[in-house]
Amino acid sequence: YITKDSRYSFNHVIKVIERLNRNQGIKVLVAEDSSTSRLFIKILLEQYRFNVIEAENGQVALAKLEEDPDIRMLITDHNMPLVNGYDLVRMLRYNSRFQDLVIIGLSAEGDNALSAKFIKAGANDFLKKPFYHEEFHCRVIHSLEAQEMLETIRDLANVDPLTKLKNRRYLFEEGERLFRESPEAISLAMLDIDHFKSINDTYGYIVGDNLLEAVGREILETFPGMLVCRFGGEEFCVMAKVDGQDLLDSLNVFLTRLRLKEFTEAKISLTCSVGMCCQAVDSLEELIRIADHNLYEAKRLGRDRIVS
Ligand code: GH3
Ligand code: MG
Ligand code: MG
Ligand code: MG
Ligand code: MG
Repeated sequence: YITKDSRYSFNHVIKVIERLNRNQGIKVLVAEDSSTSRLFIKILLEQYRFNVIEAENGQVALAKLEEDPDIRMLITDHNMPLVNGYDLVRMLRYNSRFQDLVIIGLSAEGDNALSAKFIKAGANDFLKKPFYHEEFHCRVIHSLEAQEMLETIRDLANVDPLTKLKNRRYLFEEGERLFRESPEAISLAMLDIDHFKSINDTYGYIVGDNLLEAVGREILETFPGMLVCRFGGEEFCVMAKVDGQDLLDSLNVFLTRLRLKEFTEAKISLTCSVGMCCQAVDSLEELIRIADHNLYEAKRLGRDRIVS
């Protein structure tokens, strides 16, 4: 494939090799009732080093997708017994778990509307059989790379580049969902490092940045399974569907850990003030507003404490 066409540049060859190496870990499910066609597609995909799984109809495909969340891409025929390809795509896209699955439809059927039907149902692409090998390859890679790019962009939009914690944008998006799910059961805390400005003034902002990263890691470790984010500057937010007392206990553990810890060779110590809210309120904004008010109170009362 690489050497047959002399127009490929060296850079292109390097890209193809990198792509092939990346393909090795990627699971692709081929749903196709004709065992000959299935074998043919499997061989093509294995040439591109994909890890291929097979299903002989739409129902088996659905079961395999349900049991293996690592399947990244589905190549599906349309005419199959039990569940056809079009219905399979519709069922998958109806389920939020399969939003990121790359789907490519295939059919030998003469119906020209089928390709539009597949794409409207949520397939990433559609190919008519018989197809030219290289077109199949291009379309598979194109769809996969578009999805990979989408996921990269989504990650970048949700993550704080310094601490690698989730950012404020993610808090409002995911927090809103959590809040709507169980508005009465949510507890939230705002954490703000004490006198952080003087750390920057004394040691410089690079040390300050390193400390923020270290505190971020500390927070992630202390509140496993909770929604943790860098709210901004030296402020962090922890939110979860937990009992207020449970969150308070974890926060106390965190403040104690922080007091005992010495950061960098300079043995810098830090403290943190916390405002908490675990009362029933009408909105996420209200939850944050009360926690922030309590944080202000914690600062006023002398810092290194929790006000709830
Ligand atoms: P307080 O106890 O009242 O919270 O005092 P403070 O100094 O922590 O609060 P203040 O709001 O006055 O200052 C926050 C400081 O945090 C100022 C800013 O330089 C620093 N800061 C915010 N974001 C970053 C960052 O990304 N990197 C570094 N190094 N410093 C940051
Ligand atoms: Mg068929
Ligand atoms: Mg602050
Ligand atoms: Mg502060
Ligand atoms: Mg301040």
